[in-house]
Amino acid sequence: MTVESTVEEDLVPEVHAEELPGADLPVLGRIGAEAGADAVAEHLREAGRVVRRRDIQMIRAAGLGHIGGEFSVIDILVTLYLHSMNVTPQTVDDPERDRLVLSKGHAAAALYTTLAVAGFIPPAELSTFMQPESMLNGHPANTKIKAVEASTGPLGHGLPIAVGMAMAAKLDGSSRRTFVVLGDGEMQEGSNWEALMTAGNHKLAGLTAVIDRNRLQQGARVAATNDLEPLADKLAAFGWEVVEVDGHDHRALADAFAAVPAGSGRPTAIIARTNKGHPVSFMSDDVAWHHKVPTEQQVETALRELEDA
Ligand SMILES: Cc1ncc(C[n+]2csc(CCOP(=O)(O)OP(=O)(O)O)c2C)c(N)n1
Ligand SMILES: [Mg+2]
Repeated sequence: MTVESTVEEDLVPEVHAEELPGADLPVLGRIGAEAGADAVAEHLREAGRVVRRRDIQMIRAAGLGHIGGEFSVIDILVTLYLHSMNVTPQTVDDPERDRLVLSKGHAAAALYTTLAVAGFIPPAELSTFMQPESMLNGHPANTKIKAVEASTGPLGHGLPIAVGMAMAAKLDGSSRRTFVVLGDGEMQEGSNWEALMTAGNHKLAGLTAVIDRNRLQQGARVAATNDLEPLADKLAAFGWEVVEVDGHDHRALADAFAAVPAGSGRPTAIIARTNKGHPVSFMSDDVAWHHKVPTEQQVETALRELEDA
C-alpha cells in the first residue's frame, strides 16, 4: 500500500544559483521628515520596489523562502528602517537606539534586503542567502547580524522579548522605542497574550506592536483556523492603544509610527491591513504563496509588475 502525502512540501530545495542577481543593489539609505512628506513617500515607494525585486530573486535562487508574508511586510519594514526608527548603520551599538524585533522571522529575506537597502549590511551578502556558512540564515540570527535585535523563527517569542526590551528602557528612564512586527496567524500563540497583558499592565508606552494583518497563515485563512476578531477590541481590553492603517501606505504607516509613544502612556498596537504577496497579481491574497518558490517565468512576470507598482 502506498501512503500519499497531502502536504506539498519540497523537502530538498531546487537551487538556482545560476540565476543569482549581482551585488548591484541601490543602497537608498534613510530619509528624514525634513525632506517633506512627498519626498519621504516616494523614497519609501522606491525602497519597497527595490526590496521586493531582490527578495523574489533571492528566493528563486535559494529554492526556499516565504515570499507571501515577505511581500506583505516589506512596506512596514522599509518605513521603519529607512524613515521612522531612530537607528542608523552608525548607531547599531548605541544603547539609546530604537529597536525592531521581527517576530515573524520567516520573513527573513525581506528583513535582510531591507537592511541592505538601508545600509546596515553589504548588498553582496544577499547572494549568500541560505547557503552554508552564510550569516543570512532562513530565519534571522542575532549572533550573526548586529542589526538583528533578536533571533526569531519560532512564532510567539518576539513580543515577549520586545516587552523585556521596553521594560528595560522604562527602568532606564529612556525614551528609546521598541517595535515588534508580528504575523496575524502568529497572534494565535498564547505567549503573545501573556506579553500583551504585561505590557498593558506596566504601561510600556515605548512599545509598539505592528500586526501584519494579511488574514492568511500557513495553508489557511486565519479566520478559518482560530479567528482573532474582534482583534482591536481585545487589544484595547488588554490596555493598548489601537490604530488601524493600510499596511501598504507608507505615509499612513509613517504617521502611525510618528504618533508613538501615545500620550496616554499605553503601549500601541498597529493593525496593518495588508495582502500576502502584495502587489503581484498571481500571488496576492493566495494562501498557496506562503512558501512557494516562483518559477523563472513567474519571477519575470513579478518583476515586470513591480515596475509599475
Ligand atoms: C511556534 C511555531 N509554529 C509553527 C511555525 C511554522 N510557521 C511558520 S510561518 C507560519 C504561519 C504564520 O502565519 P502568520 O503569522 O499569519 O504569518 P504571515 O501570514 O505573515 O506569513 C507557521 C505556522 C513556526 N515558525 N513557529
Ligand atoms: Mg498572516
